[in-house]
Amino acid sequence: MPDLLDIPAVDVDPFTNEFLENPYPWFKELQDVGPVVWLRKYDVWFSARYEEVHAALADWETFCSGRGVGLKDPTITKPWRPPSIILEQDPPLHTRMRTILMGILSADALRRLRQVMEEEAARIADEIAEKGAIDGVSDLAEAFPLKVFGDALGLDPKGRKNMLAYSAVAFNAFGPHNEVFQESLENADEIVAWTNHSCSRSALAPGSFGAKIYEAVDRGDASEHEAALLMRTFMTAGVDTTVNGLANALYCFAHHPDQWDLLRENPRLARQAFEEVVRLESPVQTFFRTATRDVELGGQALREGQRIMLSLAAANRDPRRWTKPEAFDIQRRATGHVGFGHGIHGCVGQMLARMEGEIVLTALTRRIKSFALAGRPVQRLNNTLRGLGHLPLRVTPA
Ligand code: 8QM
Repeated sequence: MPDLLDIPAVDVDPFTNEFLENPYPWFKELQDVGPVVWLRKYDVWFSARYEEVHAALADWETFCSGRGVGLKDPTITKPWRPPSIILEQDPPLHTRMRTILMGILSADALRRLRQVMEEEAARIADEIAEKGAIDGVSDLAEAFPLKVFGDALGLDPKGRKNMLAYSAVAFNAFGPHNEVFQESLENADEIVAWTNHSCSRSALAPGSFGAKIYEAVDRGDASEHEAALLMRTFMTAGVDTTVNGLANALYCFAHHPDQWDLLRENPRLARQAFEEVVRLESPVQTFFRTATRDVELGGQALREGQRIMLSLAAANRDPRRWTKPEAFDIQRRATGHVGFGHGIHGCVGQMLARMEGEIVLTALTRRIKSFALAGRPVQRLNNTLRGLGHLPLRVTPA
């Protein structure tokens, strides 16, 4: 416990089904309590304000990742899986691993992917236009990344869907062992076995991102074990995030047909439209850090060893930073949001993610005149991710 008695402590539990379903009213409430508040239920700090979230992400020496980025310190409480070799590490190991992934996700490598991604997006857009009634999640949001990122990774097409189930558990495991976590564990043994096998050198197609990780081993830049863990990072971080980003994009446009009309009039807005989706409905909602020393944040004294939950999603809606934060406005300059994080741990795949969003939205503007909800969207509750399980849509072809 913090030693001051007058700290702003709250009984809010950010991992209940009610909170995960609609966190937005709570974000406002928590922002108004203060820049940094104490969550009694979990004995951790929590920040929902842009300035403090941004500042903590920027200062990795004070707010480290090496003691985990979930609720529990994996060096103390046995984690669901061995910690990530990049996400849950500090320099210098983090730097060495990140350098390998940055080399693989170079601007040149992304440029080479563009054409096949555009072809696949056009194919899916045609298919959807023809169908008329679709599930935006399975027919588009899942289908596109599973195909294009799965191919880029060099994975066998068979079993790729396991990546979704696998990362759902991994993202749930950053929170408490609540109901959503337990439910995601169904068939976990099988799924983990498939994932671990898919991370091995022999499972990956020549020339793929996966094969390139193992080329780093051959150059002497990483061990075979480190390579398998980097492949695991691609599989955990690279699919569910973009799936939810695309699903949330369809959700936003289904609710704001005027914004879809605007995008169709000017498809060059596709990239910033996707950026606005990531700001407003951030696929990754939270990450934790641990204070490496006594430090003041937002006027609050944090002690060495205390954890802080950073709400990227709340920061992205902080009225102190954004005008009309609740509005979906594709003409907004949404850059500067922290949906991809910030600082040395900022999403290493963010350029690929943006490219996927831009390409899919652009392809849809050519084939789809309008979207309408054809039923109630069903959320897919997760302790870290915000996304949908089903999004029934009726589409009118262009
Ligand atoms: C980000 O290394 C990992 O397993 C991993 C890295 C980054 C994330 C998740 C997992 C996407 C939120």
